Amino acid sequence: MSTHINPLDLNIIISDQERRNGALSAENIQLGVMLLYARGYVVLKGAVPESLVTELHSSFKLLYEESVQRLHTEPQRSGFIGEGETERNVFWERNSRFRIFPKLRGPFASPQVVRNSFAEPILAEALGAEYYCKFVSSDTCVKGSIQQAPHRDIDFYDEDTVRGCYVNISLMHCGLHNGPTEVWPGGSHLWRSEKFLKFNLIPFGEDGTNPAMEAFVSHLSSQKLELQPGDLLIRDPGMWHRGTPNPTDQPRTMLTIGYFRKDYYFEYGDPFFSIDENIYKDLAPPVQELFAPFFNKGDWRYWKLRKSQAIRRLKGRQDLSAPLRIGIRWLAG
Ligand SMILES: O=C(O)CCC(=O)C(=O)O
Repeated sequence: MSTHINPLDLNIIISDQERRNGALSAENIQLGVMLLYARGYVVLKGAVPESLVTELHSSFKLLYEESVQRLHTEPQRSGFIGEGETERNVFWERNSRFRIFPKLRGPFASPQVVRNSFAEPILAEALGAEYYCKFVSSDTCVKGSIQQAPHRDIDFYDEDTVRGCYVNISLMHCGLHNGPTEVWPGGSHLWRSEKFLKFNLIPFGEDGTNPAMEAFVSHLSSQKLELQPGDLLIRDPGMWHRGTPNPTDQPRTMLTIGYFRKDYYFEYGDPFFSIDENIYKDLAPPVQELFAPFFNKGDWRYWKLRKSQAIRRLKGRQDLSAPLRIGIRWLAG
């Protein structure tokens, strides 16, 4: 009897030796880089220690419970609704999916989370050594969540260079039973826009339905990813994927962190959802370095972020006249 192994289930298993060194072997770094490049993702099994994952999960549960409480009193929270959440966590909820941005304190500030030594060389090879972190968030799907439309998280690419990487760290068993992320590996991140735009197959807007995309992807192979607590998934944000329903009573949670190449600005997310001046000062130097561009007036990303924040604030104001609104839309580009 032959047992068929799905190659997409093969990932990087960190050996005892690598764990003792806190670093992947040269072979595994190369494999990780190539799988990320060719498949669009790679999983590093057990990259975050169990004790830290337990701490992260119990801290996260409190954030989640607080967010659920707030949802009862602030039901309009389907998107970011305001500045000034310096102490409380920034979050929103859509179709029973929570996006919560934890403050980078305690376990969330750990270098093993934000600058994981096993992921580091793969990210550095993919993005260049001076990559930066734009946001630290999380994806929690709960009972009632529906199947998202297949989508990419970043625009189509028109150059060869990788622009960014998302890292997901599972804080619990994210299995086939509780809403796994479904991915279309092996090239979807590299597909060019031309034919998709021509035939109006638009892989954006995950929260609505997209029948044309559904019909198209039904002809392509996908994979539902199973992650154990502490597994670390690195994926190209261009790789087509979607969230699937979680029918269980337990929220399914993983951290979602966005890293980008130093010359590319990603609009989504905001580092200030997770840090402020004080939190930044307390970060361990390797973690601090990832956010340094947003604290350095000599860096173009410092200004780009402030401009986006100003536009966001203006857009949130209901009292502006129509010409001003048009002006803001023009400024936003
Ligand atoms: O939670 C997941 O599994 C994926 C969610 C996702 O892709 C999204 O919300 O854009």
